[in-house]
Amino acid sequence: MTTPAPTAIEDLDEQANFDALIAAEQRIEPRDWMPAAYRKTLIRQISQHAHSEIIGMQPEGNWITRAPSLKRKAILMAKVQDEAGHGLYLYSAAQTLGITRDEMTEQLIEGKARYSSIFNYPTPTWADMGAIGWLVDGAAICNQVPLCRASYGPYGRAMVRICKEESFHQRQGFEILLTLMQGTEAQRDMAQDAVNRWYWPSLMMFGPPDDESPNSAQSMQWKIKRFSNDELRQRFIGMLVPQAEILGITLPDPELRWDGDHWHTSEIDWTEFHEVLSGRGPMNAVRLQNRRAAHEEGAWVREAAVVYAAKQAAKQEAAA
Ligand code: FAQ
Repeated sequence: MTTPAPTAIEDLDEQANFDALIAAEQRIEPRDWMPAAYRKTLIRQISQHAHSEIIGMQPEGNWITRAPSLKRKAILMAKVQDEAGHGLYLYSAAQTLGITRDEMTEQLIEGKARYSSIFNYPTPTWADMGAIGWLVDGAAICNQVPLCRASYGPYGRAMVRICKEESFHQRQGFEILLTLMQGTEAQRDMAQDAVNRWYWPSLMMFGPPDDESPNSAQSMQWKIKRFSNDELRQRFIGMLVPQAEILGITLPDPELRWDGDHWHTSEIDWTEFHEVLSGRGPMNAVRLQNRRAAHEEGAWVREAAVVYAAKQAAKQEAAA
């Protein structure tokens, strides 16, 4: 795939400069010239990523009131708050590209924006908190560590902070599963059942197979993405296999084996993935409805913040 042609003569120099910066592994910053399609791709990816963090608070938020101990509750609350923080860093990074937070929020609550497929699955048991941490945060780390080197400065820098926290999240998920696996038979069954339900959706998080991924080639050329969807999926499986052994958990794929240079797996059910992307996953409607309700209930906070900021500005002006 080639970079779309610049439209004006003066853009030619700018395009050459942009290409040179990308080739030299330099960062593109908000005030730099960038091709319109690069800007659009970044807005698409970063806003989807921000929405995922915000919607992603819901599956675990479901267990805050029912965590099995005060310590577990405190840890879970901190994790869910971290996801909110990640959403805010990412919305801020997207705003540097010329879209407003209000526009992005509207796209989300009107159901026009994508967010990660993974957050459209239910969390019926406490073991789901372990499976989300181990598998979902684990997949997030695999996908996001390379994004720390994304060519767009504000995105790459946001990812550095986010990855540090995701790494802690992954460990707390692993530790929840380890505790359950060292418990009673019922607890071990609950952990295995949660992994059985989250394993395949976590593989889908990396996106469609490379030959069906319309955006990958261009995003890799622009050094936004550094690895293809399938490369990262392979890396993730390689990370899980030894950890599953330590846990004593079986990854639910009888075909899974190392065949010398890559992980052989059963066919991923891409029909399920496309159903979820089309809004027909088990929890799509509930997730959006909850987000809409939270947005409406938070209207008074936004109004109060605007009035407070205006008052502060007036005070400062009067004092100057
Ligand atoms: N879900 O051509 P590609 C987290 C869409 S982690 C929904 O391959 P691309 C942490 C894709 O947008 C989760 N849609 O696209 C957490 C495109 O549609 P479009 C968030 C998906 O962009 C943990 C179409 O399919 N992480 O939140 C998915 O090159 C626990 C074709 O796909 C990120 O967003 C999917 N799984 O690659 C929070 C990471 N996959 O836009 C709470 C940053 C693909 O053309 C609790 N994003 N699509 O209409 C990325 O790395 C990329 O955007 C990919 C997709 C890899 C997701």
